[in-house]
Amino acid sequence: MKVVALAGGTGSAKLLRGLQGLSVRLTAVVNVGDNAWMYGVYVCPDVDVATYALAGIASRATGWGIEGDSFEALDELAKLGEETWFRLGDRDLAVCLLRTQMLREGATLTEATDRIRRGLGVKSRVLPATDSGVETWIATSKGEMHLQEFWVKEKGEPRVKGVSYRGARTADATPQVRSAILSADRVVVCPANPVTSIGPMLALRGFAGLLSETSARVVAVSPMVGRAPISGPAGKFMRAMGMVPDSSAVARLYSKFLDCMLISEQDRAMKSSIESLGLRCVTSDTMMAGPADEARLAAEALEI
Ligand code: FO1
Repeated sequence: MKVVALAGGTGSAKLLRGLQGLSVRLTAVVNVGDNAWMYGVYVCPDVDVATYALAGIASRATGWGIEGDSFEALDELAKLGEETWFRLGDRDLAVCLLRTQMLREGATLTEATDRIRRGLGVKSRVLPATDSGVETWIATSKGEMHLQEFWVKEKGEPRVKGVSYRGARTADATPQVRSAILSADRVVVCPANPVTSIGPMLALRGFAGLLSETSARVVAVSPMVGRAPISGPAGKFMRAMGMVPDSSAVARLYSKFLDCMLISEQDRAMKSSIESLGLRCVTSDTMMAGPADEARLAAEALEI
């Protein structure tokens, strides 16, 4: 079974681990809107957390970076008087250095990502959604800023007025992503922030069309329980976009291409309103507290 998983950060990484453990050919198609230049290197937080999770080296404590990483390079930069609010670990930095060098030598982000995942012994494919530079910027009460500045430096505190995906309107999904989605047996939209993780992919030219065009069943696992996300800032962004931050709103956002939505059993009251959009809705325990939950939820996403 060929499975394509659309992935963002922490929650997605858990489901990717679960999916890879099943006997499927997994391709993760990953958000690039979080990518940023930091300390002279190109950091790809979602691509990296997906790769690290699939390599079995992701930090479970933070939800980003590598388990047990040290921060000596960053501490040295701090001693030199640099701002070090973005905690890039030493091993993580090595990955970013290799990527940056490859990009400077003319490789695409797809090629650099493939080199890194092979270097880390990951058997599943990891594909950035696009090779074009797309960045998520947040309009806030303190001015417009890159997503990393809003979320990490400003701790997600400024009032959000809007979200934009810079460069998305002229960016295409890569040929590898197109062909993976069109030839998939199943597409799983991971439990990811619909605004800043899945949104930047849907904003790419023709990307949503691929999800409608594929003959694969498209299933989304909701990132919300009740009126809040399981983790991260999705609620704040959804409210700023005029949405109620719940599974019904996520289903409406994806309804043009979705066949089935898996929501928390705590939200079973939303089942009929989601089904009225013309899709199936199944309830389950969507929390992933450890490997057993990850495997169970992944199997459910493939069975429905
Ligand atoms: N997130 C944080 O909240 N604080 C950090 O210092 C931080 C460092 C970091 C380093 C490398 C990396 O790939 C990701 C990192 N993240 C950090 C996570 C990440 O930037 C955000 O969680 C997402 O991009 C927002 O979805």
